[in-house]
Amino acid sequence: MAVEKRREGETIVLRLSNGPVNALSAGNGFVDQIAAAVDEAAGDPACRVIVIAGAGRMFCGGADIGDFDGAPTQVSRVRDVIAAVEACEKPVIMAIHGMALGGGLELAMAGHYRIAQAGSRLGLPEVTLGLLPGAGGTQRLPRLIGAGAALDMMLSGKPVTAEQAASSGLVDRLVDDDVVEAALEVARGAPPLRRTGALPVPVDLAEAVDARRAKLRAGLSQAPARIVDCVAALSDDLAAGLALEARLFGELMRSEASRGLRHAFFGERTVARIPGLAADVRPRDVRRVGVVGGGLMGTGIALALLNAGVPVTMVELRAEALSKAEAAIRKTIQRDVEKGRIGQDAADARMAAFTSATELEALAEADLVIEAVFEDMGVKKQVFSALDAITRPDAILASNTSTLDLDAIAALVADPSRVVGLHFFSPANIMRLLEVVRGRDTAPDVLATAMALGKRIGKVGVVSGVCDGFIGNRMFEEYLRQVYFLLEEGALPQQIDAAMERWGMAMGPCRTMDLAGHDIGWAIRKRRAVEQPDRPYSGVIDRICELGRFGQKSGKGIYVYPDGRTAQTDPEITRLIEDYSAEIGLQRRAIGDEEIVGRCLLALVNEGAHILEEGIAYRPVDIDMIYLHGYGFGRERGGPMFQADLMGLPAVLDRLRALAAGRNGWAWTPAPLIERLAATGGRFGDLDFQDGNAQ
Ligand code: 3H9
Repeated sequence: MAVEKRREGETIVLRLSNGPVNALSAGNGFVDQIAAAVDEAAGDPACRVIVIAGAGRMFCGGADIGDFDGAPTQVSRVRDVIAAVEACEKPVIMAIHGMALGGGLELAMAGHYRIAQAGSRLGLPEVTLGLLPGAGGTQRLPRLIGAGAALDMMLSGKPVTAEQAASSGLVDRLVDDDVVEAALEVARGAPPLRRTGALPVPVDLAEAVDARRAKLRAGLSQAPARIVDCVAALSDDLAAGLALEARLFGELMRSEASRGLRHAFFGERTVARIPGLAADVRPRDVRRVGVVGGGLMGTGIALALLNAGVPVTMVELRAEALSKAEAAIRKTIQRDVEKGRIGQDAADARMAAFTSATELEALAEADLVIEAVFEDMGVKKQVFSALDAITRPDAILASNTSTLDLDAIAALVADPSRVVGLHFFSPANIMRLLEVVRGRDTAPDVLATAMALGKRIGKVGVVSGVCDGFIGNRMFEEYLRQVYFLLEEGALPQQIDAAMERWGMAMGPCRTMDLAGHDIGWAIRKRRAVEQPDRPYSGVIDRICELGRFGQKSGKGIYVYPDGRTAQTDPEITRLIEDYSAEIGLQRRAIGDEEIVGRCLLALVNEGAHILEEGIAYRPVDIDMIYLHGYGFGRERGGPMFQADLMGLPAVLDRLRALAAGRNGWAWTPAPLIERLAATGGRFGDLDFQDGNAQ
């Protein structure tokens, strides 16, 4: 961490150097170093112009998000530096390369002249963290590019290219070559002392604010509404606007939504780190991937790979199914062309990287093979035994199983260290979650390769140990258990779905199961009824299955789908549920949203705690990221384990104990980890990974 200072004639170049993104960290004193360096240059009689640039990959990635959990005074140091730059009596030129985001762009806007290198990107992504640009962005950006364009940038959080920034007036000059050299050239002339904060209020202010305000949608995050409020308050009194912005930023920073979104930001990066993996472990080279199985899953997986430029060989033993899969792949890629997402050349390149065969022998040269055949141990065993003989001994063999024992599958291969689980979620080309299942013998570099491949194809890879259902589905089962108990006790599907969606799930559980299809769940319940007779499910869902109502794909499930897509409540199901309650002698009662949400969430938390204790998940955040990216858990809510910490584990434990004393109390025995943490004032978030278990 340093502000590197270099003198070039009458110009002082300050280069920000603070880790990978040059974040404006107050906590480690970096911001104070910038302030001191600017102050020193401003007072240096031999210095006429100051240039500020970034070291390494970019100009600056913004304020340090980690500081937002600290004292508010830390954050305000960023504002002080930015104010000092704008007020400086010597021209300050900003030389932008790579990225200027958030506080980084706010710093740049406080400069008197901006030069950006072609290809760099500039943006105010604070809204994605449940925040507003809190270091002058809401007051300066509209003055530079107009209120409408500024609001669009701040409300979307999407960066613009340097080229767009040059044409909108956000930057004054665009260069292809070294941006600092270009800044020095400008410095040799007479750079202006133009203060952004002194520019007039844009003429489109009222119209732009009204239009964006009308489009605001209700949500847990108040950031969009507060961004509009700040822009609406734009006036000649810059200080008043900045004060409002700082106050609202503080409120948002403390909000649950922003805390959840920040947890998600760091969580997505944390899960990529595999604890205990030696630093010298390198992923293997993956040049061609084999996909076995041309069903819905295999097709989605092939698409996910092709879309990221990974060549695929698909093997499907039935020629007819293979040509169907190939046609589906071609159609989906072509649809991307029609929608303008890619050009025809890119589509052709994707199809050119696809080959197919009806014989497993075609996979002899594949670097990694993903099996996506029918979820049956017998079928999987056949495929793996064959693959073991056909593939290169160093090729990685992956199974897409969602419930079967990966170690049993690996046992069929002479070298089980080359077997790993790659559990994609359907549709595999869309869903971002990839559960990477670490078997008992999976080699470290095989695990690293699986994670690297996930990253390459744009997935959030999360490692899970082997257990029935792995992390995601094992927890989901407890969630569904409560959903079906709620149905028999008095709630109706539409009420449960509405409560969960209002709370923050992308889709309620009954709709989700209708979409996923009930047939697999029914088969699993039948198996579990034998294996775990002491952990029953409500029979109400089996009654629905017995009617052949397997969900959206069969036109009927818990809901009906007259147009094939839109769920409508069905009086027949209401009757069925009420009759079922009567049949088991249960007096139906009114159940409120709070109970619905509480039970669904606590079921996840309690099972999550067991999973942590068993070492199936490395860290609580791994569980949270699985729920955000695979199960539609609201990003602003951060994830189930994060929610438990917000609630406080003593409160979680009290509620579990109260539920354990009630109906089906067996399902609520508190996980020992929760008891332990609650007793010692601990939090899930403080758990660290050690030797296979969360400690
Ligand atoms: C803000 O500025 C508020 C102000 O308006 C008001 C203040 C008063 N802080 O993503 P990567 C870490 S809010 C702290 O893998 P990439 C990241 O965790 C901020 N840490 O790299 C990771 O750490 P690790 C507005 C940060 O090349 C490492 O850097 N800015 C920050 O794929 C590498 O990150 C944003 O929202 C940060 N600001 O992508 C931008 N940024 O190695 C957030 C990164 O330990 N950042 N880290 O896992 C990004 O979007 C991407 O990091 C970026 C680079 C595009 C910059």
